[in-house]
Amino acid sequence: MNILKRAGTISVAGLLATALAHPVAAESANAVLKDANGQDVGTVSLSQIPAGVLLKLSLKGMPPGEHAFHIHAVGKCEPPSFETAGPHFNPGNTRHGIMAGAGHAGDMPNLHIPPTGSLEVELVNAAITLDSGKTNSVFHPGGTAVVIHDGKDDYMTDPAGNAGNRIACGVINQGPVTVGRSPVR
Ligand SMILES: [Cu+2]
Repeated sequence: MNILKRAGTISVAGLLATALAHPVAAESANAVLKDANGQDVGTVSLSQIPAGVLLKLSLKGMPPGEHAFHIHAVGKCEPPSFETAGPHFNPGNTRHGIMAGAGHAGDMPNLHIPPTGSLEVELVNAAITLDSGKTNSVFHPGGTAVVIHDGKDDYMTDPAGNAGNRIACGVINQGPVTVGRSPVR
């Protein structure tokens, strides 16, 4: 018994040493979205997948209609304007708009919020990663944030798709969504 236990301990220690020697990319991330009044309007959970990053949105209490949804370049959400989140996340230094060309890494399709104000939807962003060692990582220095706008993205107009005011914002943090309370930041 003793020998088996000891072998188990050694193998766990070995795995830990391997993990520490090679920084492991985060496999999941999350953002808690707040509106300009500080109300919780939902969550975004991000998972690393081979094709990029899978984003699962769970929104509530949002104004119905078509709204732009982006990743912005700074992990700071100060209401009510959320201008602190900076411009679109754009590590490739390209023009805005998925109809104009490659677009920004932070460009994503518009959200269509139904009259209930709640929406569950998933999408893939192939231009970003959770791997902090890469230039297109959402964990680049200073972090990133998810932002929802008052208007829709026209997918063309540089630099922000003519999408209007920012109405909800959430800093992207490492780790899964914590149900029931906001993650410490
Ligand atoms: Cu935006």
